Amino acid sequence: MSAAIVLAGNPNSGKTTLFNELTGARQHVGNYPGVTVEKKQGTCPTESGKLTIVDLPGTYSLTAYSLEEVVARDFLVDENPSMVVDIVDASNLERNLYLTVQFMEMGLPVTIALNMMDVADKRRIKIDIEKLSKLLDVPVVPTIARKGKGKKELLTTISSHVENKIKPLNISYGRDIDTALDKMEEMIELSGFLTAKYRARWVAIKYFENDSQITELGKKADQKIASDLERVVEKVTDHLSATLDTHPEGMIADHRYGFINSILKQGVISYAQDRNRQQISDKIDRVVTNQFLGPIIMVAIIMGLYKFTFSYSEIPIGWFESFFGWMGGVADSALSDGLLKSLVISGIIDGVGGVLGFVPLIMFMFLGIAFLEDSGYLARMAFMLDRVFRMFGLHGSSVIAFIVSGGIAGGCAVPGVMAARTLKSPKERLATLLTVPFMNCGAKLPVFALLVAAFFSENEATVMLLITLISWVGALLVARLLRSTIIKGEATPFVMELPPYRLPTIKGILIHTWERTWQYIQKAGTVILGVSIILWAMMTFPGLDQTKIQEFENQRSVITSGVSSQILDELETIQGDQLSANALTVKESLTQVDFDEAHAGLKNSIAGRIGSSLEGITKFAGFDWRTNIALVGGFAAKEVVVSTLGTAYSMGEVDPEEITSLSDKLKAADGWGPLTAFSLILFTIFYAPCFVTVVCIAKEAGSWKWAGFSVVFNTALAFGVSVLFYQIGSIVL
Ligand code: BGO
Repeated sequence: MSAAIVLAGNPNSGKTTLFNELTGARQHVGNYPGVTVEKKQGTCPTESGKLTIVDLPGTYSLTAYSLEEVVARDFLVDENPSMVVDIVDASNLERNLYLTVQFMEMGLPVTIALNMMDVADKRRIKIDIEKLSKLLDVPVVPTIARKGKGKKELLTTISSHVENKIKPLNISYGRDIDTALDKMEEMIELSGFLTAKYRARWVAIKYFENDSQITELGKKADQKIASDLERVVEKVTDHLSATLDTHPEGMIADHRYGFINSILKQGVISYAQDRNRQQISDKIDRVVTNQFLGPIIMVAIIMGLYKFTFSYSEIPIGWFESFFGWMGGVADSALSDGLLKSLVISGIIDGVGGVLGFVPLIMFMFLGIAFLEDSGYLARMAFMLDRVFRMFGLHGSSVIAFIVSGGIAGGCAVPGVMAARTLKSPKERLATLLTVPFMNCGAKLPVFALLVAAFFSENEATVMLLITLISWVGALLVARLLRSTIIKGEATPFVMELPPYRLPTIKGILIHTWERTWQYIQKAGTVILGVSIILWAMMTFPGLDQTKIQEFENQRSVITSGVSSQILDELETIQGDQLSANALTVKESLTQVDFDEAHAGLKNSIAGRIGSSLEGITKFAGFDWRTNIALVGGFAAKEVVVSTLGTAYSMGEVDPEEITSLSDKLKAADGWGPLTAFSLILFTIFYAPCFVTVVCIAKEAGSWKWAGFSVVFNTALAFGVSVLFYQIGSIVL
């Protein structure tokens, strides 16, 4: 056996499980050439030699709408595998066979691994395997990949069928399309149009499916034949539209499903019990996705998640704060005054510590989300929100991208942007790419948590829910705006399958929680550390000139000049709260000078000057120059907003002995109150995505134009919303 065999199938059919079962540790992971889609390859010893197995990306179809589909298809065409092992979920036969049919239409040798037989059994679905194999004319092997069952039989079947000659499957798509297909096939065959690589009939079908990859290739290969084919398609399209009010793509899909159904109905599939017997999942769904109860349950679940997160993370957050406070104390006494001490305390401990302090909160949030995801509830959310999304020009699949980006708070826009790949329509995909960054990712969460804890501590969960709602409403309205103006276009249909509910395993939840938390910690130790140091330097240099420093020295001398040596001794030796009244007054005056000096130094720094130059406009949203520095830092990564505020406010410490946590510092600082805090929250929700997300948008949208758009548009929108809120709030409150 020379060419590789490939594992292909729908997502969640058990492909990865079977691949691991077959290859064990003999696998390696790379990327498909030129794209960031993971390629897993491994070997499996068999009696007739070593099999090379390639795991194709999971897809529902073989159109060219998503990157996964293109990658899978190109691989099948270019590598000409000796067998496609199609993993079919036995509990979901009809839907899974849709892909099988497409492999067979391509003329590929297929063996079906009929997986999840245990699930089908549990649901009392009986499948006549022999009949299925006979009617489809492909080998079918029942498997339970999770338990390794059927593996041996599968390998034997593959070995015995690998050299077989294959007759491609031809399905009838109705008289109109069939007649045109015959004509097109002849044209293609005669001119050798793309036939070096593809089957003629398959190329013709792809023209009907309006497959961008094939039509582009066609134009390059032979402009004239390409135009002739397009003309035939156009004629049939018009005819179908006029006679049946449908389009070729829909007709082709309908007929493929019709072909599958006709096979299943010939006694291939039967239900051991009353067909109306509701599965437990269906029963739960009746309540959970009910038109009226569903949304109420959804809001209650999210609210419960926030309550759970905030109440259980409070104590460990306190431990983290004390730990970093203690580290600051150690550094304070171990290092002598100077730049190094400032870097360690203000730059590193306050910056990185501020971000790491939120690890417990992030962990509890991730824990809750992992539970919802693993149990299957997140898929129900997508299902319920689909209808709403359509109204705003988005697609049901966008919901998943929104949730991954932090729809409940705590995701990340980078995988969210990637998740938009599953969207077929380029316009809906672009609208999704541009709006997912409004969700509340794990990096914005510390910013919200800080401000909510400082200014809305009485109603933490309610304010978090409000923030979530604002980000969703904002994202949907922007989507509507974009879809009605610069990305106009029709909505495409959505088929959403609801996986059955599962009782999540503790191990699974803990692994998911830890994976995400660890990513957060790593980011704090690398990107955030780096940015914190750069921002510290920008907030420290060039510092005050000698004359200014001398001025502050003079002020200190003036304060201490008339003071008795006894009081000076007291200030040196006695703790703050035991000082006499006179000594306390002197100490307060000296602290004020320290504060003024630090404040003047920060304001004169590079970052201070940038922040101050922006203050002329940002004051309308309630932001002073220190907040501006933090927001500029937030372009690198949103957590930096917290770390920079930490650094900025520790540099101008009001009274280091009394005030420790950043939220206390903000509460005590001038210009801060609930109004400013909420204005900053609004700005954080909407302003430019972080740098990594911007790069991803450029990559996924295929142009820097859209990435640039997201930076400029989002920042302008954020500023507009914050100014509006702050100005109205200032009048009303
Ligand atoms: C989880 N039977 C059963 N019952 N389950 C199976 C079988 C089978 O034959 N084969 C696979 N699975 P992937 P893709 C999970 O991850 O291989 C299970 O996308 C869970 N996850 O264990 O990943 C398999 O590569 C929470 O289950 O599919 C996996 O094709 C609780 O099907 C899932 C319980 O398999 C998908 C299981 C969050």
